[in-house]
Amino acid sequence: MVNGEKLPWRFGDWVLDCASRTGVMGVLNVTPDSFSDGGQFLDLEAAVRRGMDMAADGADLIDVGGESTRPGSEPVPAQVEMDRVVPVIKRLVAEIDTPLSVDTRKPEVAVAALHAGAVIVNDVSGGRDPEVLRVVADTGAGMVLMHMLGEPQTMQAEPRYGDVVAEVKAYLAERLEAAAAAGVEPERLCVDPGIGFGKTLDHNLALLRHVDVFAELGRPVLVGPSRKSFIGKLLGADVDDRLEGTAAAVAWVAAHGAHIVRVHDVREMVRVVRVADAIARYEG
Ligand code: PMM
Repeated sequence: MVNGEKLPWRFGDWVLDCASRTGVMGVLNVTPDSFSDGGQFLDLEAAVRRGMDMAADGADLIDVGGESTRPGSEPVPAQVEMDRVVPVIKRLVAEIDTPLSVDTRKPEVAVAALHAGAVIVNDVSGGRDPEVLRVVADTGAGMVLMHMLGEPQTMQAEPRYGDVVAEVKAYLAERLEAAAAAGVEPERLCVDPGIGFGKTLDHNLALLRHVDVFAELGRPVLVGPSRKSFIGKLLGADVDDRLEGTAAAVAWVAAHGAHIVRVHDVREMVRVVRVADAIARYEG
């Protein structure tokens, strides 16, 4: 919460009041190679079913992605990405009343996904391609500006910072300005420190420990710790064995300044944020 004020995030005709409780964004990767759910939802029916399940489980948003950004992943052509996400978005818009975002860095994919009914562009590069910012400005979509050091192919090769929290915050401040200069209304923007994107274990722990710093930017803060490798490193746990580690990170950030969490396990994490919110917001 920022000074007890309401914190609206607008996208399309929707408004999410990010101050009243922690929102949950469900992850739906329509890819063969995402690090945790790759290959599970390439089939249209399986993807639609998964989206409907996440909506029933209490997701406030569902993020549909057609290109893996796991460390070392290869970029896919825009047409492939579109062919993966557009049919899923079209079907989900018809089936559920949950706003959809598209996880992409490409303007062609953003246009096609918004046309199909998505209302948010989740850009892991923070809108480095000015054309993506223009698409968002022209359509009234919402946007997530995430911090990533370099590119997915190379980002985990010795990432270095002087002060990771200050540098990520400065980057996000600069991207907020660039988006506003491109004509995106500030109330349509959300920021994300990008857990795991060009960060060591220590960098990720610093960003999570000081997540409140990003709320100082005046926009909703989204955090995506779900099943990521920092949890694997702390617990020695494989990717399919990181539920409790994810829950701990989600509870921490929900209680310390994050407004939305991006997670694979929606049912479980909705319960985690409900309890974390009740404790963190208890006045007495
Ligand atoms: N993490 C992944 C992909 N997209 N987008 C945002 N805004 N924040 C994240 O932390 C993030 C993201 C990593 O891959 P996954 O889709 O397999 O979780």
